Amino acid sequence: MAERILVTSALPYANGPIHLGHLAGAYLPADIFVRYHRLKGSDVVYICGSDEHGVPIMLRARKENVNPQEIVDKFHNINKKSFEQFGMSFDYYGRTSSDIHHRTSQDFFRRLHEKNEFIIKSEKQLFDPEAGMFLADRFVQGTCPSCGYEDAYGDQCEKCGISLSPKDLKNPRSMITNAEPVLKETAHWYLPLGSYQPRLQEWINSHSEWKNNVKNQVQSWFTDGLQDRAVTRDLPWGVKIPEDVAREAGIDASGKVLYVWFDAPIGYISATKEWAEKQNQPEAWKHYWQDDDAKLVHFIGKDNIVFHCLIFPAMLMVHGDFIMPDNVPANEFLNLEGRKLSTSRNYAVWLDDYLNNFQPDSLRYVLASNLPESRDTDFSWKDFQARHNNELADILGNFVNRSVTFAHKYFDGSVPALYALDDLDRQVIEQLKQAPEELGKHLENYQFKSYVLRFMDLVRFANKYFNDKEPWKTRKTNPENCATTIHLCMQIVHNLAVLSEPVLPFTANKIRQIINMENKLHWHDAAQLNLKQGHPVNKAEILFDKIEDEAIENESQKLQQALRKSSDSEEEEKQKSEEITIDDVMKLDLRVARITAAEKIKKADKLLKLHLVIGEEERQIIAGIARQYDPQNLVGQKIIVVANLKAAQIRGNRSQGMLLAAADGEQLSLLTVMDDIPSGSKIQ
Ligand code: B3M
Ligand code: ZN
Repeated sequence: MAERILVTSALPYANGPIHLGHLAGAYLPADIFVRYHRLKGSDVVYICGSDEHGVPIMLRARKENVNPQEIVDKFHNINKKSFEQFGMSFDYYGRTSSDIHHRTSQDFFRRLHEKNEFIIKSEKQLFDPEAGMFLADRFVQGTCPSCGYEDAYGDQCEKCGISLSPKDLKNPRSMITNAEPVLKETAHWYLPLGSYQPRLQEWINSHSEWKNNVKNQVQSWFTDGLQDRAVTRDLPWGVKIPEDVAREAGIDASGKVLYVWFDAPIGYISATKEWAEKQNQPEAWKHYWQDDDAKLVHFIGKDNIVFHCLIFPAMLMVHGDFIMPDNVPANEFLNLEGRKLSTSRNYAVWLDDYLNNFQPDSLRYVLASNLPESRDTDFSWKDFQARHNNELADILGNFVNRSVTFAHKYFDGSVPALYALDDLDRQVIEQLKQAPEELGKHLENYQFKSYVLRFMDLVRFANKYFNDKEPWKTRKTNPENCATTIHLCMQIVHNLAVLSEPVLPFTANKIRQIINMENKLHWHDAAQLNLKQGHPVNKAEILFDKIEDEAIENESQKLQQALRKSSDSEEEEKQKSEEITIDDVMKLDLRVARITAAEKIKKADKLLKLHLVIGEEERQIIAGIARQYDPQNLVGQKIIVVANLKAAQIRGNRSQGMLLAAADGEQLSLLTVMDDIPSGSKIQ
């Protein structure tokens, strides 16, 4: 029986356009996988959609002085169109502002309530008395307790990078009304993830086949110990708490919604329901979500691993009606010209802009040949141009063009007869026979880079066959041998249309049109010779025009301009800070400190707790460097600290001072001394 698979890609937030990093993370690998399975005859449904709740969308709506619905309506349509233009072959692209999603999420929440899975906790949170609403972290600003920056947000200080909670801020103020927030009691529903940890560990351990980058991250969450996780928020935008549940819990749920990461993954289920309705089979969604014979595969980026490997599976596990994910082949991140992609700094390649100059298959191919499957990888425009010109154009495009042109010119535009085979002929037939199995194995195991590289090797072999057989000579000296050569080349062209379709769908269609084969073959048919002698073929067309240096230079200039603009605005920011005098500088007591111990801080994935000595004095400081530095590599290192900064409490830890580091975007480098000078030495 055909495999039945439900494939999902992470639902992009509908508050901005899609860039090539998104494609390389959760979308292109999934589409390659789905297209392969369709060609193989699997029963596969590919689901995605817009994630339309959450604070970032509210922030953008506030900034543009519009309703959040207007923001999500705009970007739902923009992103849906971009995905279509890049051949992302979703069976359904839903959205979490839909009624069916709200109902599905509320039903899901109600079931967990009915099974008494939730813990309800009440705690004091910042409330804006003028706006009459609780403040999400990003709606609070104030003075950073670590560096004194006066416009730090409630979740992070943009200046020193430290992670914060709103209650850490000094002189907090509401970004809604600028009023001083007050602490007010509020109750929320929590998932007791800690109590689910043993069952989750058992389930994760049963998937030894999962990618190491995924298993390692999940294990680190287990090592830290899973904590209760709030699944509701005090926000005006989102899926409302079902009133019957709130009533039974004795909680006034007005102004409360489901936490966006509680409802968003349920968006996969609600979108599948909408797909089933479109098929006029409203119950069909259950064949995928509620049938143990089905497989569920989530394609995501590494920043979503905890939600797709722990939180959502925990929800599915305790709900009881759904299957668990069969695999979560998360990708790492794609960098751009050696730097991290940054939407806020406009440092990205936006899909709509890309399409003004290049064809989608080129980017699909180049990204797929360098996917961040196990580590971060880098996209460069020079490499893009090289792979497009030297591989797509010179190898694939050239082979198709010369084969079809030869058939057209010397065999009346049709597939010639097949005569006696020689060794080279038998070799190429053998290569064809093995290709579907070999390429298919890579695709079954989520090894998309290997699939692409092996595919292009096959085409290289085909070009070598054409060259070695020299049909331009045998046409005169041995016409039957020439006919056999072109017969086999046309068979290869046809099979390449099948084998390339997962990564090059637009090109595969063009090849099928050129050789007059509109009906799609089954994947495994690409092992045979399918074209009959005499089959008519159309004129060859150039599949890939060469990309000139000028086009690439233009793209590089765009990125340089984006960097200049963002650093100019940072420069302006710096210029805005008033001029200081030497007396101001002298106020700083900068000292050399030696790190004696370093450790992570629970529930604060950006913070490290550093124990250090400044001369004889022992100190502890909290620093937002956990993403850049491994604690054990810091012990013994000498750094520079502001020793006379007033001590502060950060995430309940005392921080006595601040270290100095150079920052460029996400890149961070700790300041140190060139020579081995004792700790405590004063910086002059
Ligand atoms: N909206 C996208 C992100 O974190 C997030 C994924 C939801 S998948 C259910 O980039
Ligand atoms: Zn700060």
